[in-house]
Amino acid sequence: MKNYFVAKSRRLRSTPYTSRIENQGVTAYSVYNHMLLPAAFGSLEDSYHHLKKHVQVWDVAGERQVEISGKDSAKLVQLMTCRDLSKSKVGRCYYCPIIDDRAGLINDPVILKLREDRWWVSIADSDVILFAKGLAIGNSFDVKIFEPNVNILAVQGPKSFKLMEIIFGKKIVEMKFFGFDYFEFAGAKHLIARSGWSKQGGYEIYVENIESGLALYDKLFEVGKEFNVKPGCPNLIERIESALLSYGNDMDNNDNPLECGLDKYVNLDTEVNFLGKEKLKEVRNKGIARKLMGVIIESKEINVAKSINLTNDKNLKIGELRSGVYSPHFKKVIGIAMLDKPYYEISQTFKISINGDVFEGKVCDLPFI
Ligand code: THG
Repeated sequence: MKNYFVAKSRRLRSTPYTSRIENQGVTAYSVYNHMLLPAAFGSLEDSYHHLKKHVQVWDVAGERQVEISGKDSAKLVQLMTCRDLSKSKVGRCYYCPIIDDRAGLINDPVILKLREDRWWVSIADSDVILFAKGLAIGNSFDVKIFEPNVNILAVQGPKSFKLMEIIFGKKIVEMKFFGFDYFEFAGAKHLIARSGWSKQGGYEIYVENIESGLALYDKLFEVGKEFNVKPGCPNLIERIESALLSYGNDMDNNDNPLECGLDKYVNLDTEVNFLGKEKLKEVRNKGIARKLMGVIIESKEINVAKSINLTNDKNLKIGELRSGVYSPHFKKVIGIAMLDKPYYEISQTFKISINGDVFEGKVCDLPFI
């Protein structure tokens, strides 16, 4: 595969950490919420093994915040998500599918409840702010909606706990998964959550004070030496093995949350009001017509730059591969695919053409590990 340069511009926003990661050897970028998102620091496999064993610091400033505050903020946030937030607590994060009136996914953010009337919607790659503003205007809600200058640093990997404890003290290791609290560093308070887009454990630091945040960035690398800290980024192998879904890749506005296996975050039997509720009930009653599943392919390499059809023995399309990568753990290609009914059953076999060669594959459950 030939590679191309990304032409930087103001529209394709840099982050406060860009100059640092470029000095540290970033080798590829993706674009996320109109911002540079590092995609590689050398070998994907080396980074994968390192992430599972040590600790990494990630520039994930592209995970932008949509701040929603004001008298009607809770109403608006609830209107946008099919997850019941009526019992949500200040100081907690919630993974919430955002859907439209047709139950199509708009985004799958982490929502932080900062106060009863102040929320951060930590978005995946789509313009949630425009959707939120449209809903607020249409409903004459009393809310303020804007993108605050928050730039997340993720600290991920099994040694992240020891590293963060040295800098922030014992309190940080006592924090529960998806909880957040405020921690002081170099004259500023930082919101830190026990979360992150890997299953290797760790934290996300929502940096608002950039000067203090940059000092913290450097401190993480200084203190992290004894833990073999490295710069990193969301890792394609690790995130597919762990089945962390990627909006725009694994699912988009043409898919509903039940097709995507997000049932855990769909509450149709409570009183709360959200967009697409009736439509989703219809989908549930009728049953889904396709489902996001894992697949294992008898191949050693793949590069998924667009959907790739999956076919059966009769050459009939039964689904499409949406993400895929070679997994050193399985020693095969693994991926995330949308399978049509009735083919979304475990052990269903299929064929897939990769660069002109045809390979056998099998459907399996998510997550892989
Ligand atoms: N952190 C923050 N913002 C984000 C992401 C993040 N915004 C964009 C993107 N990632 C949103 N997507 C996800 C997908 C999965 C998870 C978080 C964000 C996640 N899921 C866990 C799981 O699937 O096991 C836990 C979910 C739960 O049980 O509540 O962590 O990474 N700030």
